[in-house]
Amino acid sequence: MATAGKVIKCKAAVCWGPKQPLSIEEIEVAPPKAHEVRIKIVATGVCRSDDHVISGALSEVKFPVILGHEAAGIVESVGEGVTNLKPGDKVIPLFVPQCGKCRCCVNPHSNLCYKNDIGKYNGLLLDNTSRFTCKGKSIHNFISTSTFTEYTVVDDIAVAKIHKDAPLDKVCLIGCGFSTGYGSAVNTAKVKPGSTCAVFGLGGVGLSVIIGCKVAGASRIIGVDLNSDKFAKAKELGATECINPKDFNRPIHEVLAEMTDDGVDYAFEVIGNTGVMTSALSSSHFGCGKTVIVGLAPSSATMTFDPLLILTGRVLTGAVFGGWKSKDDVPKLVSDYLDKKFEFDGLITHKLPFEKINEGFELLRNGESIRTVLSF
Ligand code: CND
Ligand code: ZN
Ligand code: ZN
Repeated sequence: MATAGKVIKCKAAVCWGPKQPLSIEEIEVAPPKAHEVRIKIVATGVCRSDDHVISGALSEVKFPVILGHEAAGIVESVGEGVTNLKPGDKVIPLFVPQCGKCRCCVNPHSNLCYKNDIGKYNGLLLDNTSRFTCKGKSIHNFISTSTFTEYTVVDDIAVAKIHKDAPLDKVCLIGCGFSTGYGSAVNTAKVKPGSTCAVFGLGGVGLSVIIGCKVAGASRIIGVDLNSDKFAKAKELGATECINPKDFNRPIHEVLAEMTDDGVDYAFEVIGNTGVMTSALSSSHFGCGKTVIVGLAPSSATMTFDPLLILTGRVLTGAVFGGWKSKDDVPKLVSDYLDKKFEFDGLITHKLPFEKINEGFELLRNGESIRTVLSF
């Protein structure tokens, strides 16, 4: 491409600091260095994790930063040593990279590559620099991806090539929301046919947990949310019942225990609220229930609970990106989507031009949207 090797000037949404709207700016994106890939982002989704940074809940994230981690795009150019990607390839950036060599990557039961930037939030590529500048200032990356920009640069272990026929404005959700929820059910919980599940939080990620529970053959899937407006879509996607904690004057785990002969087989927390995490744990069966934490809690939050809850046999676990080994599994998820093994188009409730990104976040905050997909 004509732009290869050159600095690209383009539009991006810069987060200059917490508690302020994102600012659409012209930025400069330097060419990829060795083992890096420059991508033209075509579509990017608005996920709650990005909003956690804007709200100040993830206080370790360094500013200024370009957020966004759920996207699909096209390779513009590659740095030296990148052999498996070429300009024009369709790709999905990976917020959990897969180096293939570290202790987690070589363990079939883990997907959290040592090269990830979640929780550490260094906000830099692997060579400890950034390719973004704006108004003479260097701008940080966000969890190996930074997709709220027309062009981004990622390390080659943080990008997967996908099928050439993939519709980018849909499969961008495979970059986070869909895969995270779906994998939490099928990989992390390993939901069994005929089982009973409770899903706390019916946003894009929680609804994807429901899709996973249904595909796995669960016989009862109970959605729990403070916003009853979320129930219709949850039922459309596979929830068999939905309950609102506001409609009861006793703890929701007691309600669920009554509904399910002493507790569910699988409980999922998909909000990021440590109080709800304990409720989810308490809702699972005392002898054989499994609870999966999917929600991202604020930086300083801690979870406390009576250890007797797990002494009797409950299992508590969690997963980032639904337990998928990103570079290996994302291309397969895209192919499975193209082969109609599952469907998630119903998660996309809004489509907006990139410039309206702040409107996309407003729709998420006021509970109107499930996923807004922004396009350039
Ligand atoms: P979204 O905000 O769309 O959904 C959350 C839902 O929870 C909403 O429907 C709320 O009404 C509901 N809710 C809020 N508080 C309560 C409560 N106390 N009781 C019951 N319901 C409540 O968020 P999302 O679906 O985009 O993301 C959900 C979480 O998943 C969020 O914490 C996000 O940061 C996290 C996440 C995790 C991962 C991962 O890899 N583990 C990846 N992406 C996002
Ligand atoms: Zn690794
Ligand atoms: Zn996300």
